Amino acid sequence: MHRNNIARNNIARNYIAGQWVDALSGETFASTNPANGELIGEAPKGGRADVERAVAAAAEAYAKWRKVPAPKRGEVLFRVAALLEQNKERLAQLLTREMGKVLPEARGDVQEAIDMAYYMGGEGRRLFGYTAPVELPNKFGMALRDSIGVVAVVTPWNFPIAIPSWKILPALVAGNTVVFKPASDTPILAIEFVRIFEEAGLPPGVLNIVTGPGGAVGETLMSHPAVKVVTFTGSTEVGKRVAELAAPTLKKVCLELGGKNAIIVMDDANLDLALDGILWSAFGTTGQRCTACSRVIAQKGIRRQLVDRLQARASRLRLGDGLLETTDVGPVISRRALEGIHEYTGIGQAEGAELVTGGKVVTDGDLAKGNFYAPTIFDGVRPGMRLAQEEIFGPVLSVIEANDLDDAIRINNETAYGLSSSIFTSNVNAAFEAIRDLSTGIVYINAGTIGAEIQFPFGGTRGTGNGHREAGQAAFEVFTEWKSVYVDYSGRLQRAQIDTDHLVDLA
Ligand code: UN1
Repeated sequence: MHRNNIARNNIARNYIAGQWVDALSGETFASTNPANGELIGEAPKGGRADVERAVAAAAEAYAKWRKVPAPKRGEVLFRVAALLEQNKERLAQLLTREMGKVLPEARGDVQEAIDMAYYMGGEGRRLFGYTAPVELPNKFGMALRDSIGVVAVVTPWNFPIAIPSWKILPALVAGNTVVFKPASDTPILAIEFVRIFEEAGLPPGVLNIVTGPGGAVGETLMSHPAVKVVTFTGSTEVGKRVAELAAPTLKKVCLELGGKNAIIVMDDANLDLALDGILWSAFGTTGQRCTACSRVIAQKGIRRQLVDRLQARASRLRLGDGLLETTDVGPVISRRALEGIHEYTGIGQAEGAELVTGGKVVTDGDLAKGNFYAPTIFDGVRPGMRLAQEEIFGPVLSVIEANDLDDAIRINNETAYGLSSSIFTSNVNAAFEAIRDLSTGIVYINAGTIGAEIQFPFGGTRGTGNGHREAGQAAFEVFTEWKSVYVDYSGRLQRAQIDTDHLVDLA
């Protein structure tokens, strides 16, 4: 059971304490290609006991890893970055096969991890704290960022390399150790990602992976007393459960949850540009991004023309296997997701929205073997409809009419989520008003709602999260704790706030 190979008979293994191991139960589960049902591999069906082992390994490794000088920890991350670059094409192809997104986007997903690895590698020589003057003589004060301990990383399938990298890399460079539980739709790629860290020379136990069901693996991990931080990306519903599980042991919890992101198009916008931005944001990744555009808020003067042109372009998008160059839009992740998306078409129609294009499961020829949904657009959507309020996580776009900028901003802000928003306008004053008033964590001017870069905070307001941000420097608010240090070199007991006489001495 403990042979140190990543796989046995095509059954992938978990990585715990530097060993590639089967689940203690010996059970596995299948990972399949959403484009055609092809078997990608079998992954260990981990359970409570596997999590216990992984957490114990991470806790033990923490004692040493936290003391490795941060620049040395950063060097491991630079090697991770280089290995990801060398393996980029192989990983991207596997990513497309296991998750479905088209190959250029799969390459982008891996690239995001490469970017993050270089950025966080560099943090090994920064991880800035600060000093400030102190109020007593012969005394020094500084604030340091301290590691916290074992971090549980629980990630979704839609960015199966990028999102784990946002969490694992800053956690490690800051001196924490990790137990990683990837989505059950993309376990094979997650295991390949962990192998990169092994090759880069990360010490045993510092990063562990346990694949398996959200209940047995995820819940055990999130409520485990030895886990100090939980970082989770997924649905708002599950996010609330994560917060509940983590609360009794007062864990730090970072939640990245749903979105209902909008693109505002003003009458004075460059319509060609807006069209490109909308199509890319709504139907890229088959609408399965938390940053995806699912609402267009169109000013009344251009709405009709915009809808006609969107309809023409969307109906020409080619569905297919993401590995084929001829494919514009890949499959959705699963049958269940396909059904969930189609339900919203019914909901939209029942609410009185006008179905402009799409609205159906596509089963032509080879597509019948996969989970394909036609890019869908609804016009005549009103802001309060479920179609305009609930996260669909698929290729479904709602067009809502707005009278003016104030109206558009109000409609944008009146949802339960607050991740990303965008405005297309050629009026610089309108753009700055939008920057001021759009109440989302990310705002784009004359660009779509997707494509955040790793050096800036990523996350959102309202139901999108719990106030944390990922990526950039913001990541360290999650993965470190402040330690304030006072050094008194006066040789006598000085009492802050009480011994104020030294001010008189100076006079
Ligand atoms: C997500 O959809 O969960 O900003 C992440 C973007 C990507 C990341 C999306 N860089 O669209």
